[in-house]
Order: sequence, then C-alpha cells, then structure tokens
Amino acid sequence: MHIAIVCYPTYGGSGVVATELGRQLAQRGHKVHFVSLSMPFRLQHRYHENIFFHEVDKTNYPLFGNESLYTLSLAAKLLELIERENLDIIHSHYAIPHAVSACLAKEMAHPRRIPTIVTLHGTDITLVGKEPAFKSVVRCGIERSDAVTAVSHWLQRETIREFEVKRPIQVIYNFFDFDTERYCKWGEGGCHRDHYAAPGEKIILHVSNFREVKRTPDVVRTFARIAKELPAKLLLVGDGPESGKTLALARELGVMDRVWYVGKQDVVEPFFCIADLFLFPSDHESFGLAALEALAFGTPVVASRSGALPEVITDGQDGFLADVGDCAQMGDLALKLLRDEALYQQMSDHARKTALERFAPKPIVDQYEQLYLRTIEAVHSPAAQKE
Ligand code: GMT
Repeated sequence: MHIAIVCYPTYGGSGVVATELGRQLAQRGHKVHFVSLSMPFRLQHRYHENIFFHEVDKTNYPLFGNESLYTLSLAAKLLELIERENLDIIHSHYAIPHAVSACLAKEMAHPRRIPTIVTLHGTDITLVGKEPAFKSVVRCGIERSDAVTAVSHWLQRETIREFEVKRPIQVIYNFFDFDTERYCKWGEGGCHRDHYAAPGEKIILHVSNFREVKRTPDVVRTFARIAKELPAKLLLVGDGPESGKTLALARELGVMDRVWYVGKQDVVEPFFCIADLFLFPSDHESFGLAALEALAFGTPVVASRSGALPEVITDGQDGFLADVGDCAQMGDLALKLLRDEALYQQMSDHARKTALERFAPKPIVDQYEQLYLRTIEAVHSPAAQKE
C-alpha cells in the first residue's frame, strides 16, 4: 500500500506512535509517506527504506496576521500526494486539524476515492477538542473519516460520551518497539547510573511534556516523601509550562539537591534504563505511552488511577495505582516497593512481560494493516460507489 501518515513532528506520544507505526509498515514493504510540519524527531538522522517525508508548506501572507493556514496547506499537500504518489489511504494522528484536512483533501480529490482514517490520541478529545470553538470541528473530523480508532477503551468511551458519536470506534492500543539493537546498546552500559546516583541510592524517574495534566508538582511531592525515608535521586526529563513551578516546589520542599533536571531529550531510553521507579501522577492519560516505555525496561510504575492508566498498568502486579493527587499514598506505595527486594524483582519481571506480551508491535501493527485493507475495500465497494 501507499500510505500517508499525518502527525505532529515534535515530542509527544501521538507523534511517537505515528512514527513507530510508519517504520513498522515500511519494514513490511509498504510505501509510507509522512506528512508533517517538519521531519518527525524519531525519523531524524537515520536512513529508512520505504519512508518518504513531505513537509507541509508554512505559507503566510501579511493579510493573515501571524496565522499560517496549516489546515489548508496540509489539505493541499495531501491532494498533491493523492495525485502524484497514488495514495491508497490517509491515516491522520490527532483529530485537529489533521482529520479535517484529510477530509478536505478527500473532497477535493473527488471523483477519485481516497479512504481516510483518524486515530484519536487523547488531548484532541479530552482537552483541546472539548473547547467550544473546536468541538464541532472535531466531531466533523470523526464523522467524515472512513474509520476511527482510539488508543484505549477509556478514550473510546470518552469520545462517544463527549461527542455523542454513533459510529464504531475501534480500540487499537499503542505499542513499544523492542528494537533489540537499540535496547541492548543502552542495556550494555550506554547509560551511566553512577553519573546520576551514588551506590545504594534509588533513581526515581519522570518523563513528560510538563503540562498541567501531568501534575508534575505531584511528582516532586511524592519524591519528597520517598527521599525522607531512603536515599534517592529524582530524574526529571522533558520541558513545558509547569517546569518552573515544579522546580520551585522542589526548592521549597528542600529536595532540590537531590533533583536532576535534564530538560528536553531526543533519546529517552538511557533514562528508563537506569530508573528504579517511574512516577506518573497525571490527572488523566488516554494511554500513557511513557508508562509503557517504563514497563518495557522492567521499571515498575506508580501512577494515578485515572483515564486509561489502569488499562496499561495492572495495580499490584507491574506497579501501583493511587487516587489522583494523593501524593502521600503514592509515596507510601513507592516506599513499599523500593524496600522489598523480592516484591521489586517480581514487579519488574512482570512489567517487562506485560510490555512484551500485551503491547508488542506485531499484533498491533497487524490490526492497523487489516483496518487499512478493510477500509480501502469498503470505500471502493460497488455499494459505496453508488452513494
Ligand atoms: O500527553 C500529551 O500531552 C501529548 C499527547 C499527544 O498527543 O502526543 O499524548 C496523548 O497521546 C499519547 C499517545 O497516544 C498518549 O500516550 C497520552 O496518554 C495522551 N495524553 C493524554 O491523554 C494527556
């Protein structure tokens, strides 16, 4: 198939999932055309067979003020690819504006038929999509696409409830790419635990875009409780609007000397590799890709019992879940785990097993591939042609 994948190129789960999916599809021999504002960061500095990249024009004109017409430029780029590259399908990641641009390209391509699929990732439904100004646009993107997927059952339910969607939404979980070469490289000492912690000290990790929904001050509050009881370091990876406030709280609670703040990083594997525990106290997560990455490295997770996190982390088996905002409980659960070596080993083994068995790439990429084939067939069926 000739597949267009539309995604955001920067840090964030939706772009990561879109890129990893495209890489897997390309390895299966499909021609994958990434369409984005710039080269998705996980594609950079590496050669990939069967992968093509098309940059969306950032056309501007004084009349538009500071606004570029991204939605329209993307639609125009997709139409160009439909015609030149003979696309079989367009797969948009994140509803706004990607699904809408894809539907517009489909309209413009008429009478040629081009199937469109949208994968909902979370904040396109739960935060941005809920804004009154965007709600009808998101609903249109969902209704006019030929197929819709959500990354968890929780997100599927939220979408149906919030947007009163009547059409089917297929749940396809995110996956973790066990690229053994990359994984082993870090596992064999590419990451230096001694650089971040003294012998005997535990490493507590948090990785996110430091937005309000991540509740990063709760990471620091939970860590302060842990650090009162045992020697530990907090490793914070990522940047965003809440990072200043989060570090100020660390100073206020007197733990700043035990915090490593490394900011935005392109490669996060080394940090997961050396962590003893991953903290994820989000207000909600539609999936929680960072939690899956932690599990894949055998790092148990202490997280909030919210959104889809209970679908990824099994409470008491590969981590612990606590009420949103209950840092005392999260701290106590973390201590229970870190103090009990046997329990820790059992949870760490289970974490890796969960990631490998429930979120391995092959069965998940199979589901997308089958969905593409079904959707293409439906759109080109004689019944659909008559509509
Ligand atoms: O978490 C973010 O703010 C980024 C956002 C995105 O679109 O990249 O993440 C969402 O999609 C990820 C990939 O499917 C999910 O793992 C995250 O849980 C989801 N974020 C939220 O629901 C807050």
